[in-house]
Amino acid sequence: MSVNIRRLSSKQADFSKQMNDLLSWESVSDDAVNGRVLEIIKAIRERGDAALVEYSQKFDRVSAKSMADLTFDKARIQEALHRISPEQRKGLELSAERIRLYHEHQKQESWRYTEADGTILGQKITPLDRVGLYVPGGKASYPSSVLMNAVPAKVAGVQEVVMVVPTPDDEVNDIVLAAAAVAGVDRVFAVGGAQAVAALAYGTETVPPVDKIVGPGNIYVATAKRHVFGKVGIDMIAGPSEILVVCDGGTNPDWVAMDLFSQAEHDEDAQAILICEDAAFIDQVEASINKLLPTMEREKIIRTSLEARGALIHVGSKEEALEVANIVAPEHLELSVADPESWLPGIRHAGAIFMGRYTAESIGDYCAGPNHVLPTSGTARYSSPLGVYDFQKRSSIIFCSENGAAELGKTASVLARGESLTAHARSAEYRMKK
Ligand code: HSO
Ligand code: ZN
Repeated sequence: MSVNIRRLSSKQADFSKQMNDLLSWESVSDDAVNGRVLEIIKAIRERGDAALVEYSQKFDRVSAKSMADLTFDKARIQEALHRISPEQRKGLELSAERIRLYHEHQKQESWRYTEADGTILGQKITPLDRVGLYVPGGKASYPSSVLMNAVPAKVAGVQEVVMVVPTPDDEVNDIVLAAAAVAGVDRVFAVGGAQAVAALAYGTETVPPVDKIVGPGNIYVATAKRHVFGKVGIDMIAGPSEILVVCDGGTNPDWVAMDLFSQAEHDEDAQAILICEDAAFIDQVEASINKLLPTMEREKIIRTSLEARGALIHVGSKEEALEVANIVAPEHLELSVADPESWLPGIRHAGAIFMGRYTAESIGDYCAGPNHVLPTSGTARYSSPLGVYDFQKRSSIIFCSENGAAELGKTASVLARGESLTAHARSAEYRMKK
């Protein structure tokens, strides 16, 4: 059965409406889920470990009787390295090393400058003390995501990275645990769901409270993250994966089809889009899609994703292609063209940009070095990949010399009196007197 993927053309009179329909995506917020999550957070805050163990028994069917049974110490985390194949281990190590090298470039440094009167102003960079990393169980439990979240935290200088991962039916994912070892995760607790997020935010007898929680999760996890935001920092709430391939018609259509599949296979809600000026090439890619889909292990997921949210878009020019790409503001953008450098200046919104025919998006997912945690659902308009900067914070530094205090004091005093804040004014004025 051929795939019913939508074909759009920028020549259609209702093209912008069609694009709106294509890109509309509401992250479901569900009152019932909300209520249950609030209840779980309350229980964790009131009863700590006992509630955490109960929920894990109930939702994940674990046999553990206490948090001691759900705690992996350093030795147990390291042991996982011997339970996976040597190739897997090598892959994780190589990838982690490349991610580390790339992220070293992102480190923000403290800075300061001195004014003529001796006043010194600056910014001091400090890593977060402790970060919590949520790792899902089930089909989206990705060891690569453990590396992508934990390595930048460690590069930033975070002292303690605490990971939580559910172990449904007592099943431990050894590759996930091995990735934690490679990334330098300090502690792992085998808990998941909203209860794990609450434990990280508020702490229990066993789980230490963290300063920020990162990592993807299901609707319960995302809802819990929203609720604990403020008590702790959180990363962005990730939507389904997306790929936009812009092609000049010169790439092997099988490659393009497989690139579209590579993100479609993540999720029925994932989005894969092709933009091309060459209508005949779009036909070839569609033929490749139909030829290759039956060979895919995740055929069903890919088909659902392509039919629900995929598109093959014909445009009239390079300028139009760029315009549409910027409207999509995709998580991943492949410039599958002969001269990607000439396209790059026109790209304003994309989480990650893959340059040229040989750069498969999947290389970026695993081992190129840049982060694969990227803005989705058009949020690349205003946000950036996860990075070292997400685990560093800034403090302002102000030093007034005696002369500086006298000069700046005048301004502060005037403005303070204008706000009827006399203590402010007098505090500044004290330092103006010789
Ligand atoms: N492409 C995903 C990340 C991932 N891919 C993990 C494979 N494993 C982020 O959109
Ligand atoms: Zn992926």
